[in-house]
This record gives sequence, structure tokens and C-alpha cells, in this order.
Amino acid sequence: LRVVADLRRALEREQLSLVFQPIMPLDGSRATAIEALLRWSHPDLGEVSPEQFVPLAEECGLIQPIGAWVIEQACRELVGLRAEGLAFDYVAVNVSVLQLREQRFAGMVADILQRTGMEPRRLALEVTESCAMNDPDGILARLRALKALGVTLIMDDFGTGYSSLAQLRSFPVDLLKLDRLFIQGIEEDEGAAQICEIVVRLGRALRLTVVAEGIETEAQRQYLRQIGCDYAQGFLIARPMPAASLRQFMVQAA
Ligand code: G
Ligand code: G
Ligand code: MN
Ligand code: NA
Repeated sequence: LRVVADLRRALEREQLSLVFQPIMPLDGSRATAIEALLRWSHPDLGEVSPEQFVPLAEECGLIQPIGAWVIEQACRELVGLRAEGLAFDYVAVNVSVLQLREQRFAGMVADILQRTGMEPRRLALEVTESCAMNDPDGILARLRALKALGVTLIMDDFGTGYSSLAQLRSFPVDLLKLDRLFIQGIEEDEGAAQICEIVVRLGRALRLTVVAEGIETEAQRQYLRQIGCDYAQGFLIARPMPAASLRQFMVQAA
């Protein structure tokens, strides 16, 4: 496949970049954070969505080097933004389960933190997939090793796909990201609103910070604030943007 060959060279050809979407506290008591999202600008195909090329990278063994680049780049950007006086609290980075399966993943993260001068807690790794019951790949051990480094862990897309209550109980996560499927149902569907409320309560009971993603309307934001959700992320607040645009965003949000 041509595209796979192109992806193989995308890193060295500097076609990959990160954009950042703000994660805003709903009650003003915390600092704003950001989520790093990968972009591929293909010379002929134009912008290729990570929804398409991340699975491809996973199939052909490229997700590990690309994922390592994403973590390092995200750390560099956060350190740089903070040095400029833009006090973003942490940067969230999506990681593939294939990265978590690598024995040396936590060691590699430790090296990146040291190289970039990043405070460990300011790196928040977003995980989605469950490990098998007997965890042959040692994912749980890897998550514990990351926690021991001081890294923050987020369970992404909570309530859909692979995330489960069993996983929530066994994984040493600090934050819970409520999937946008539920947020987008808040206004039409009493069930979705109820699920949001219960997940926020669950988060509180387990001492987890709750982030709602995919907020697109003021009514959704109001509701989430009312039920005590901690952070909001979505197009209503801001779309993902290059790091250079975050200064402008902070000025307008202040
Ligand atoms: O940025 P966008 O909303 O188009 O992202 C689409 C999907 O790609 C989301 O599921 C998101 O988590 C995933 N994604 C974006 N950036 C990365 C990345 O750096 N690594 C991995 N593994 N997934 C990513
Ligand atoms: O799987 P993950 O939660 O990492 O997905 C992040 C994706 O969600 C990114 O592709 C980002 O562009 C997208 N996203 C962020 N905010 C919104 C929103 O308000 N609405 C929609 N439809 N997508 C959003
Ligand atoms: Mn995510
Ligand atoms: Na998510």
C-alpha cells in the first residue's frame, strides 16, 4: 500500500504535527489543560484523519515510534508554553494499547520527561482499551510503573467501547473522560443526561476528576456544571488548534 510507505516516511519528512484542544475547568478552580491530537498532512491526499491513519500505524508497527514522537513533542510544547507564561496545567496524550504492551514503554516515558524537563504529573496519558483478564501483556504493571513515575493517567471514552467498570476498578487512573456520545444526548435524551450525572457521581466516589468531552452547546455546559463535572472539552469552548494559537485563546478566555 502506497499510504503505508508514505506513513513510514511521514515522521522524517515532517508531515506529522500536533494540534491542541483546551480542557477548561467548569468552576474556575483549576487551570486550563490541553489535549494533543495528531495530524498528518499528506502531500497529495491533504489532511488525513488519525481515525484513518492511527489504525494503519498500529497494523504496520509504526505506532510505537510515532507515539513516542507525539509524547516528546507534547512535552516540549507544554514546557515551552509554560515558560512563555501560559500556565496550562497538563497536556493529555492519547496512547494506543500497542504502546502499553511494550516492556520498555515506562522507561521511554521517563527518558522523555528527563530530556524535556517536564514535571511528570503534567503529562496525562489517555488510555482506552482494556487488558485481557489475565493480562498477558503486563499492561497493568506498565500503568503502575507510569504512576510510580508520577505521570497522570486518564481513562478516555468512558462508557463506550472497551472501557468498563471492571477496568476502572483495576486501573490506577486519576481522571475519567466521559464519552461525547453521552454529552451529545443530554438535550434530547433523559437517559443520556442521567448517565452523565451518574458517571460524575461515580467519579466523585472514586476520587477521580471527571472531564466531559464533545461539548457543543451552552445547555450541555450548563448541565455538566450543575451536576458537578470538573472539566469541559469541546467545540463550544475551542476546536483543536496549533500551539501558536493557544496564546490568543488564553487571552480571550481570561
Ligand atoms: O483529533 P480527532 O478528533 O480527529 O481524533 C480522532 C481519533 O484519533 C480520536 O480517537 C483520537 O483519540 C485519536 N488520536 C488523535 N491523536 C492521536 C495520537 O497521537 N495517538 C493515538 N493513538 N490516537 C490519536
Ligand atoms: O477518542 P478521543 O476522545 O481522543 O477523540 C478526540 C476527538 O474528539 C478529536 O478528534 C477531536 O477533534 C474530537 N472532538 C473534540 N471536541 C469535539 C466536539 O465538540 N464535537 C465533536 N463532534 N468532536 C469533538
Ligand atoms: Mn482522547
Ligand atoms: Na475521548
